[in-house]
Amino acid sequence: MPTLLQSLLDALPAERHDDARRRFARHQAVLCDRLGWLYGHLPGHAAWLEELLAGTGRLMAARPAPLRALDAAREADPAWFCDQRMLGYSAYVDRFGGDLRGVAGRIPHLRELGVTYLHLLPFLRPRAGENDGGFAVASFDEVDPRLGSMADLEALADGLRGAGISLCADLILNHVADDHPWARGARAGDARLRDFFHVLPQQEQAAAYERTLGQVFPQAAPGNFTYDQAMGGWVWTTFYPFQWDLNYANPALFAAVAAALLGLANRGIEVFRLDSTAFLWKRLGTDCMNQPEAHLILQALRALVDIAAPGVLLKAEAIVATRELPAYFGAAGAPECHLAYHSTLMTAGWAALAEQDAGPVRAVADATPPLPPGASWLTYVRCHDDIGWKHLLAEAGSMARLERIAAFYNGGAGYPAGIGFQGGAATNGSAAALSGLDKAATPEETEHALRRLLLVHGLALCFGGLPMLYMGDELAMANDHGYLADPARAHDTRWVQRAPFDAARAALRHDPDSVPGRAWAGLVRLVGLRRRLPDLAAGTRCEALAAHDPAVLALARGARFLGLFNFSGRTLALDLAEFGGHGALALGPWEQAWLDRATWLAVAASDEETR
Ligand code: OTU
Repeated sequence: MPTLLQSLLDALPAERHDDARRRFARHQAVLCDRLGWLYGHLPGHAAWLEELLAGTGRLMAARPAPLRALDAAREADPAWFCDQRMLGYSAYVDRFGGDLRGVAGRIPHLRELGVTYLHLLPFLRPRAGENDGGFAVASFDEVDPRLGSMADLEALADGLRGAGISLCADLILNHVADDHPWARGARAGDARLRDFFHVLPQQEQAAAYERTLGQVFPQAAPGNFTYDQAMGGWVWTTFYPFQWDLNYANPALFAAVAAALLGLANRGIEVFRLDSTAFLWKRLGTDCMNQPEAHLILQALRALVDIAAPGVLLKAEAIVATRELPAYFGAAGAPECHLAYHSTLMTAGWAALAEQDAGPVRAVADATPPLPPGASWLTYVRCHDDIGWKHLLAEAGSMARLERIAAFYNGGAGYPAGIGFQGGAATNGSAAALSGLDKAATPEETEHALRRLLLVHGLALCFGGLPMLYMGDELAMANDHGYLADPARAHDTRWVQRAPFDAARAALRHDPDSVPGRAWAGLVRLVGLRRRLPDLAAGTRCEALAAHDPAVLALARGARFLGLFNFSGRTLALDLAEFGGHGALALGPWEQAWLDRATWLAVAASDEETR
């Protein structure tokens, strides 16, 4: 297709044509095929495609030289992020550093932990008023003025890169705020922009979809449609009423989102957390999640990124059942996201703690296929959202079982200090609070809570993926009930795990007698061990071995690694012969051991790590 290639090359200086030609040749088949499936039947498709590539070429032309150097380096080493030395960290800008400049001031903290990847929760200008923690974006071109400017963002991305840390930012694919210029224009009668959204003139049409749709916020935002006077119809709003779902059946919308992505990539963002990827395509009679077209959209976006900014990674945020997750890495010959949240692994870790039975984790490991090359799970313990137990239904077998697990965490008599969410089987609370630290009253309870905190982190570090810490968990930060005093947030219990960074706890991190110091030391030790174990890189074999004691998770990785995790409060005497080794091992309540299967001894810390 010489004209398409020509459209791409038009804005590029001659010396960049060879590179662009090579990448186009490699990715154009998938790009054109996916876009053909989605939009090929619409009039003017060929002209639209030419304009898409012309726009992509203009964004390539604007890509700064240091980022182009990064593109080249990563094209030469496409699995760079699968390395066992990668470590992620996720934080809100205001809570972590006050603003973007303040986040730069936290780089030493991140480096001390060994972080190489920083996910900052939404920092673009959000909707005025309630904005779902920034997940209602009013502009793709402006930083929230309370957090800084585009120049600050570029400076931070640069500074992080200089420190060996890749910046990850959210790109909220499913919706924009109701005061985004697209929504304002649509409300003002712009027919082109009206088509960026799903607007159903009749309530019965909305009702027909509702019959098979789920609900994300059933209490705070019931239903999936919001009547809008100016639009003269029911606007699709899967999440809050002020978050308007985008219409990906419209090629103009696809092109606008792709341009927003590549524009932000040119500011220095290296990884995009693609929020709500499961919801991108609507189909009557379904739950409108994980539809085949959602994958075609993501594959087309990936092809564009591979052409225009191949150093950039895409991360799928699809909080869905285990069997739906692998599809977000793409199909043979058509890669999709580089990274995908392994949300059921996270959920299963907490479920296993609740039941003192590793069964849920084993089931998830069994249901997780090997990673395709150049892809990795994003493994984690906690994040800014709730733990939704229902996504574990296939592994748990019944909702009743999951309700029992939810009840254990949410205000039960046991150690966790979790809080329910939206009336469903879901839990909020900091990792420390769910591990028992907020309620611990004796030294023994504190010790056990710390072990549980490290146990779930050990799982995220060993499973095979890019492990991501959630801000504050390295210091065992507690629940924060401050949100209850703010009417804009009081209804959303997820704020309980969104506390401001606790500098006083951070100051205690080297005090071995303090709780923050013990959590920090334990975590830094595990991270240090992991860094030296190539078996723990993403992509090497991962197998949960059978174990006699149901509380034991035996995770074999690569050629030599074996992680043993005791999910119970019992002391276990393990015969290593059951895992093909020799010798015996005692595991105290909620303890873990990392073994080398060549020697059947514990993986030793280097001097650096024991210092
Ligand atoms: C994502 O969340 C974000 O992580 C949330 O913070 C936002 O509120 C939401 O999108 C809207 O932008 O289903 O896959 O159950 O886990 O809303 C998208 C609550 C999502 C979250 C869920 C999630």
